[in-house]
Amino acid sequence: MASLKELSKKKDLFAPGHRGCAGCSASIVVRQTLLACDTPVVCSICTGCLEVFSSIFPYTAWKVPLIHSLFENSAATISGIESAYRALKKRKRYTRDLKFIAWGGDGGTYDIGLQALSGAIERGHDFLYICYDNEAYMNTGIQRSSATPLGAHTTTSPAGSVIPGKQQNRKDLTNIVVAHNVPYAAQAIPSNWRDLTTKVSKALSIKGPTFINVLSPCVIGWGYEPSETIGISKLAVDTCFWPLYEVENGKYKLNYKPKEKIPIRKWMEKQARFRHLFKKENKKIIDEIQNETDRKWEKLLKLCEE
Ligand SMILES: Cc1ncc(C[n+]2csc(CCOP(=O)(O)OP(=O)(O)O)c2C)c(N)n1
Ligand code: SF4
Ligand SMILES: [Mg+2]
Repeated sequence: MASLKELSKKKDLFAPGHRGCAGCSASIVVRQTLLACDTPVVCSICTGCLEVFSSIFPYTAWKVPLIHSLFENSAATISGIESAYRALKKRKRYTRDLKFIAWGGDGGTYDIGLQALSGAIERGHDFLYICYDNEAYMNTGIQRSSATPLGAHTTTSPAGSVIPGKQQNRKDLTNIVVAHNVPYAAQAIPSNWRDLTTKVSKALSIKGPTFINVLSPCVIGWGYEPSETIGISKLAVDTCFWPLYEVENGKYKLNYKPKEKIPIRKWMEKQARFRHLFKKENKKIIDEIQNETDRKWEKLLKLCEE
C-alpha cells in the first residue's frame, strides 16, 4: 500500500489539459490507477466520455500506450494484445514485463461490452478490466444504461407525468463478474484513493483476469457542482449505495464499514437526476431505493462474514 507522499513523487501518467468537464471523476480514476502501476502498462479503451475527452487525435492525455477499440470490445482488444505479448515473449522476441488494462464506461461494460468481457475472462487472459461507472451513457447525451439506478432521470427515462425516472433497479455487474470465478474482483471509488490504488496494485500482481468496478460521479449527468465530486463519492459509500469490497478467489472482504449508515436520501438530494423523487407523490420510490440498498448491504455483510 503506497502512502500519499510516495504516490505524489511518482510520474503522473495522465496529463492535464484534456477536455473532461471540471470535476469529472473519470480522469481522477485514471490518474489514481496509473499512479498505482509499477510495471509499464498497455491500455485499451472503448468509446465513451473518457476516450473522447482524453484521446481524440492528434491530442492525447495518456502517457502510456492506448488503443481505442470499438464501443463493444475493449476486453477483446486487450485479449489480442495480451496474446501477442505472450507469443512474442515465448519466442524471446520481446523481453520486457508488461501489464494490461482494459477500460470501459458502464454502457461499454454492463451493456454492449458484456459479451467481450465475459469471453476474455473465461479465456483466462492476464489483464485488469476497470469499469468507470457513471451510471448512464454520458457521452451521447445521458441515456439510461443497465447501471442507472431506479428513479434516476435520464433522456431515455425522463421524469415527468408519464414515468418518475428509470423504472428498473440497476444491474449488479460486480457479482456477475464474480460468478465467472475470477481470482480478483472489487468495487472502488475515487474519494477512497488509498483503497483504489491498493486494489489496482493488487489486481495487477495477480495472474489472470481481474476486475475493478469504480463508481465515477458525473457532474453533468448526475447534476451537481464540480466541487462536489469527492463529497458525493463519499456519500455513495457512507449510505452503503456503493460498498467498497473485494472478492479474492471467491472470498468476500469488506474494505470499509461506515461508522454510521447515512440514509440514501442524503446522497440523492444532492443530485438533480433525483430531484423529482422528492415530490410527495414519489416518496415511495425513495423508500424502495432505501429498502433495496439495505437488502443488498445486509447480503454483502453476510458474504463478508461481518
Ligand atoms: C456500436 C456503437 N453504438 C453506439 C455508439 C455511440 N456511443 C458512443 S459512446 C456511447 C455512450 C458511452 O456510454 P458509457 O460507456 O457509459 O461511457 P460514458 O460516455 O458514460 O463515459 C455511445 C452510445 C458507438 N460508438 N458504437
Ligand atoms: S459528461 Fe460526465 S463523464 Fe462526461 S466528461 Fe463530463 S463529467 Fe465526465
Ligand atoms: Mg457511462
